[in-house]
Amino acid sequence: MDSGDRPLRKISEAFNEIANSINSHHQNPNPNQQLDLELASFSRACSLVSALFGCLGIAFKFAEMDYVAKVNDLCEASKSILTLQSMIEKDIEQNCVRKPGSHTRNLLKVKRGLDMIRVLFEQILLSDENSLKNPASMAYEQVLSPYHGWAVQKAVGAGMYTLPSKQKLVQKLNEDEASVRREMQNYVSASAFVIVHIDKLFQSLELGIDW
Ligand code: 1PZ
Repeated sequence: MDSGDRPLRKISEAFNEIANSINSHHQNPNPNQQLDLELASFSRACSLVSALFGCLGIAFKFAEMDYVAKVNDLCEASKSILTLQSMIEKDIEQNCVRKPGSHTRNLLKVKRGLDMIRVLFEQILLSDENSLKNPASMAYEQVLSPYHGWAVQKAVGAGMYTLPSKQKLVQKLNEDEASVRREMQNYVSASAFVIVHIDKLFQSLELGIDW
């Protein structure tokens, strides 16, 4: 069985590679290079995450469509732009950083999605319940809900009642109890690196991250 059948493994491996590339850049003495991250590998890793939506019911179809559209925009941009930083700088020049649909805005939202999954996995690792409702609600409330309007919050709240059990999720991911814990832990550590890196990038360009 190859890793194509194990989406969680593919995801954690992809983010691990990106986290490692950030680490090696940090050893580079040139400060201008420190915040560079390759857009193509980042957007590819983000597109692997889409597979997780397949484990959820149709209640999260709208979230999937939103996430996939944003990631596709970043993948498209990566055909002509090398790094996250240069992508953002182009938006700054064109004065469209916060404009709906801009690459930079999509990047911020995708980053927030990655962060929600990080907190979700952390909560799953801490909890001994078989229901995902509490971990998922906690992750959503902590990371995404402050930025969502009433209608989206209600739709997500309703979707929480349709989540599969943890056992079912493990099955769908083609993992077992032990391997799912290991891969979730890997994603938690690797994604934290990548998320902090993107936050620093936004802050170094004085864009803020709370919008
Ligand atoms: C066990 C798994 C539980 C998962 C629960 C998932 C809950 C995620 C719900 C997210 C709903 C997002 C709906 C759309 C929101 C949009 O209004 C904003 C608009 O951004 P704009 O276009 O204005 O710039 N989009 C977002 O906030 C991006 C949301 C990304 C969500 C990714 C979640 C990943 C979840 C994976 C689950 C395994």
